[in-house]
Parts: sequence; C-alpha cells; structure tokens
Amino acid sequence: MRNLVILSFVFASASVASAQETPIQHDAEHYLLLEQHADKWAAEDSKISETLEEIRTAQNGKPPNIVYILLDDLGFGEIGMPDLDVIRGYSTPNISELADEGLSFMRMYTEPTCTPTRVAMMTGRYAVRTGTSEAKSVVSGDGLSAWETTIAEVLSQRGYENVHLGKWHLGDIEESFAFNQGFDYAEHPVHQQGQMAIMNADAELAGASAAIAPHLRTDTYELDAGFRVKPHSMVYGIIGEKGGTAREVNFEPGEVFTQEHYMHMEENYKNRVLEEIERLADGDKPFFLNYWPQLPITLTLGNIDQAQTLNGGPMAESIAMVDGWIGEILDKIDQVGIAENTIVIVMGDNGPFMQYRWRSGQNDRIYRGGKNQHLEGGVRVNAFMRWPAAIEGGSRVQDIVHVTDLFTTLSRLSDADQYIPRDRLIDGVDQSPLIFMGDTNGRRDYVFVYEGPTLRSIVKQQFKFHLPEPGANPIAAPVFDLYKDSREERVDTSQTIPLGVGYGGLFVDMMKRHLGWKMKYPDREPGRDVPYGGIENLRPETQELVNRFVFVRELMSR
Ligand SMILES: [Ca+2]
Repeated sequence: MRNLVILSFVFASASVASAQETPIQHDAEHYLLLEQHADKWAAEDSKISETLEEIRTAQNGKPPNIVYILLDDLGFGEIGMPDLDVIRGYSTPNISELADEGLSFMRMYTEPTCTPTRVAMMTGRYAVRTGTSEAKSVVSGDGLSAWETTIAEVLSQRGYENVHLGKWHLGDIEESFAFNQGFDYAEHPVHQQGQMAIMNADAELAGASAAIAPHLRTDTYELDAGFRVKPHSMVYGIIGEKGGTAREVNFEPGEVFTQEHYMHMEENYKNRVLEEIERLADGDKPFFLNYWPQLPITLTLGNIDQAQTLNGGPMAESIAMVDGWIGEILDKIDQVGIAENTIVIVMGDNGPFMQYRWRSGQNDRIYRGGKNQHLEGGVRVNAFMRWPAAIEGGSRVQDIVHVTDLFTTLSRLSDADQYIPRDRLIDGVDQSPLIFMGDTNGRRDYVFVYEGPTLRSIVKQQFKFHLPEPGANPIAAPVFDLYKDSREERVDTSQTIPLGVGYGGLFVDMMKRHLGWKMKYPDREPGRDVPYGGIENLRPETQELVNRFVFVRELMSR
C-alpha cells in the first residue's frame, strides 16, 4: 500500500494527538484491547494524523468528499465478487471495478435489518442504544431522536455540505427526517419499500403481498375502517432543507401507487445524485453525499422487457441495473474531476430477504440466514471503499469491521473526529489503521449482534456464541468456529460442546461486561411525536391517518 511507505519509518512519538482532551467513550470490550495495545496504537495514531495532514495539504487543505452508497438487503457474496457470478447468475461489473480500484472489507458486520444498520452507520451506536432497533413498515410516530448526533452533524461542524438522496427509514416524525439530522438538503421517502414495492396492487397480483388492493376483496364486516392498511394514505417522498419545512412530491391526492411509479421514483433519485455531484463538485466545501437506493428491492417482473441476467429473478435483474447506475455515478465523479480526493463506499445493509428466496433471485448462498437474523447470513455484507489519494487499488482486509466503525473512521478521515460527542457511548472504533496499514491492523475483534432489542449472539475473533435460554448452562450453548462451521449449522450440543466447554463461560463474561456497561450508558428511548410533522401538503387521506393516530394517543392517555 502507498502509505506503508509513509508509515514505514520508526514512530517518533507515542503521544495521541487528540483534538479533544476527553477520549471517545467506548464499550467495555474496547478497553480490554486498549490495555494490551495502548502504546502501539498511540504511536500509529500519531503517524496516521501526520499522514492525513499530508494528504490534506496535497489536496489544497481540503478533507475528502464522501459518497456513501448503501444498498438494501445484499448479503456477503452478492456484489463485487466476480468469481461468484457463475453461482449467482448475474454480475456487478461496476462494483467489481470499484473493488479493484480500492479496498475490500472482507469481514464487515452490519445489524440484521434496514433501520438498525442505517442508525448504526449514522450515529456510530448500536441501534438498540438509540431506541430505534426495529424496522417499521407502517405509521409509527417514532424515529431517530434529535438527541442523537449523526455523522452528517459531525461533518457539518467541519464545514461539509451534506445531501441525502433515496431511502431513509429512520422514522416518520419531524425530528427524524434527514434535513433535521444534519443534512443541508434531502429528498427521501418517509417510510420504506414495503409501502412502495410490496404493498401495491402489482406486487399483490405477483403474490408478494396480500390484502392490500381494495378491489381484490369485499369489506362487509369491516367495522373499523381504519384497521386495514392503506399504503396510499401514507406519505411517499418528501423534499426538505435544513431548518425548513417539507413537501410531499410526485404524488397527488387520490392517486394509486404502482410499480411503474416506484421505478420512476428510483430513477429520479439516481438522476438527482448525478446532478448533485456536478453541483457539489463546483462548490468550495467538501461534501458528504448519502445515496441509499431503494432498489434492488423489487419483487415483480412486470417492468422487465428483456431479462439481462441468467438468474432472471426480479432482485437479480434489479441488482444488475443498480450496478449500472453505480457505474454512471463513478463516471460522473471522474468527469467532474474529483475522483482523487473522494471517498466512495458501496456496501449492503443486511442479508437477503429470505422470505422471497425462491422467486427473487437471492438466497443465502454462503453464510446461513438473511435479513432479520443474527446469523452470519443476516449480518455479513460486502463493503468496498475507494479513495485514490490514500488507498492503493486491490487492497483487501479480513479484520472484523462493524458498520458503526464507519461513523468514527469517516469522522477521522475527514478531520472531524473532534466533533464526535463524548457524553455518550460510541460503539464505532476508528479503523483508520486498517485503511492505512492494511490487514491485521484493525481495532476490533468482537461484535454484539442484536435482533431488534434482543442480544442474540456475540462474535469474538473466529468464534461465535449464540445466547442460550435464560438459566441454561453456557457450556452447552452453541459456540461455533466460523472457519470450520461457517454456516452455523451444527447447533446441537454434541457438536458444539467441544467449544462450549472452553468458551461458553468466557462469552457469558463478555455479555455481562457489555450489559453491565449499560448501567453507565443506558439504552435510550426513540423520538416520539405525531407522524409527518412539518410536511406542508398532507393529502386528505394522509390527514385522516394522522387524525386516527392522534385519537388513539388521546384514548390511551385517558
Ligand atoms: Ca435492508
């Protein structure tokens, strides 16, 4: 790697060049590692600060732009690994090229589903700590609270211009919307693809959902007219600017949402990304462009004129299409002349949607399990990072990285880590050493995996512990060696006890430290409010939905 040259001479100083006197507060497990590596890490940190300073100087003092592309429901092996094309029946040549030009994180862990992973990336904290550990599909009146500090807010303080386009899914209340969470400008759906790609008549006719379209049923016994889900009553896409109100766009009162509308909406977000790159590249500020496509999630074949993949599943076709869009985005970054000092990250947010595996074109080919599950198939994803000014192409690292680490690491790379709040627990550790010094220089060897609010498994090094039932002897809990049983299939005691006898108790100790640390930093509640606050042009059917929400809230407080 290019920077090994810079870092290869003897470290001159062992002092940590911390911009804030109070260090970032981490989980207990981190301090066991720090105790063993403090001097080495301090020396490395000092050198990395110098390296970052050198890179900034070479870029006229400007920290790197960041383009973060988070793809939905794509587990490990589904993108950017061309050797696997023959197994999947589709290819992603543009993402593979990005991998060739940058760094592949080969052991990236996320949370098992959309909202938690996105919250974890945005806040550097396990979603459970923020109270937003559940992916919602209908109106809920809650979301990411204003108290949380997002990566966008951190970068703002360093002078970044921040734009969010595409999926958001961090809550349906005003304080949760992207332009109230650190983005200067945002265009995003309030909810997620369930409303658009699954809860529409085309998807119901394709068998992807049920009891959605009113014309496919009669309603003789429906006393409670508000019970049946009415996806068209929910807000679709909004536009807003920092500190302002929002408007719902591209949807009229009484209109019925279709698959065609969804595809159009997605293409529009992609085109807006291209326009914004041109605009932002012209500006003086470094920028953070957060693009979270809703595709590849699609479960109908109606919009396919001619299949482009051997696989032919709607998800496979859609992944191939989105890969083409990523190619357009990378071309645009090149065209406007900012590629050298722009960090581009492409990754998945969790494993495949296994409920649709027989028809979608996806399945758990490598690791077992998928979306919503703590198994490796649910939380292992591909992640690629390109930054020509600093990273040599074709780099690969196998150290454990967690999605929360992006919060901390990107803050450091952007010279904004001094703005990370010190009054709360930050799970993300700074993985800059992995980026600058390569494989085996990571700063974590553990991950706690939650399903919703429930801790389900603990990863440490090559071992993984599935939490046993309360009161069970930890010796008999399933402990896996992920190299020998990568699919976590041998769950019965006769095959896991050889590891359980040595490691079961040690994993329980880890769990106690992790949960015990919550006495210092308790998990918080989400933000709660009336849905859709600050949206100027609610449709009458949406207002009806809000009225029902308000009525129920008052009913429950009587
Ligand atoms: Ca997802």
